[in-house]
Amino acid sequence: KEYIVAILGATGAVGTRLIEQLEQSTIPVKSIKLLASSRSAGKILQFQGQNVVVEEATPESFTGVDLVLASGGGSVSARFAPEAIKRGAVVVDNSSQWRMNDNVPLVVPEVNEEALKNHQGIIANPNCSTIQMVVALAPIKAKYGLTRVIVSTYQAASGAGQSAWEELVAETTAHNAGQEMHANILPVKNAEHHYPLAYNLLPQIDVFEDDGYTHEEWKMIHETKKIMFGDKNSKAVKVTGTAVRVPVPIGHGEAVYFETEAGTGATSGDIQSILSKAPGVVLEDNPKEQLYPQPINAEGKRETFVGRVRPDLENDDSFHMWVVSDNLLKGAAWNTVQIAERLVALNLVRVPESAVNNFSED
Ligand code: 11C
Repeated sequence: KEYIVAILGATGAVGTRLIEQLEQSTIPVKSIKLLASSRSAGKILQFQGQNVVVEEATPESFTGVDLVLASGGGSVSARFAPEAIKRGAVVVDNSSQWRMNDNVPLVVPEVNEEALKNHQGIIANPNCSTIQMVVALAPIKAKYGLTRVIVSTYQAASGAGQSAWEELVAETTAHNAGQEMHANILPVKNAEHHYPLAYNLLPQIDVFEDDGYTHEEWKMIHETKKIMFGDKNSKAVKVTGTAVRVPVPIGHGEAVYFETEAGTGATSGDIQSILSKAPGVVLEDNPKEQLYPQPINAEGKRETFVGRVRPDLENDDSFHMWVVSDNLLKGAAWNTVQIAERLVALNLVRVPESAVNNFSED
């Protein structure tokens, strides 16, 4: 079978990569629709060497479509995902809109592919910083268990979209020319205050919750629990962290402290050995050779790179590691296309009839 595929939000930093990843995927594509807001309609992009005109997304856009890869943001997915599944199209959604919905599997294929089996038409792609962390933690959990995670993130500007990435470049250019830096986007669009990211660090990604954590930190906690423990509020593991934006264009870094089950006797050599064979992971860990993952080397790659694996010096059964991945690929476009590849391989590109009433815009 060949599939009619729509890409929703086709013109953004993730959207253009969705097109590339789909071109390079194993999915047999019969035809493609590129959908975006009215602002981008009429733009011409390429798929498999052919020009494709970007169309304005409307509910009718999804008639006849088998598979939708969505990266147009939360409100776009809130509006269009129910319209797509009503018309029989399965939606793999890169926005945060449906991730915590109990009818929506939240999937990283290396970690919880089995969650796809009972999908109801919408499958959610997790947040970029969550994905790379669970790819590295899941094989360790499988062998030694996992009771606690404390993460500090070093997140690239492109995580906040093409415009934030362009703002970083403009600020850097201005600063290098001795001019004033103008910040209008970061840390959060539409917030009261904006600060430059160039030559700076911003310990705020997304809005603040009442408990003092940012929404990005909240996502890392609850998405990790849902993906790895099957319950967004699981008490089987403690997860916490601090998310920081750094002046890097592409590639998130994460310093991850984790505790395994007590008394397993695991050594860092054991952890390295597991990671060296884990799906989707590349171990780059040799301090003597100064070998460790760096965003600049991860850009354009699908894998998650792990290094600096070492034991905590005071807590038993506890380790630290450094995890890097291309936030726009494994963190977004590649994981989304990878989910779609698995749906095709498992013959799961179908919307169950009962599913249509499970989702409304809110
Ligand atoms: C960032 N992690 O770096 C965010 C971007 O929930 O898919 C991804 C937001 C999401 O700003």
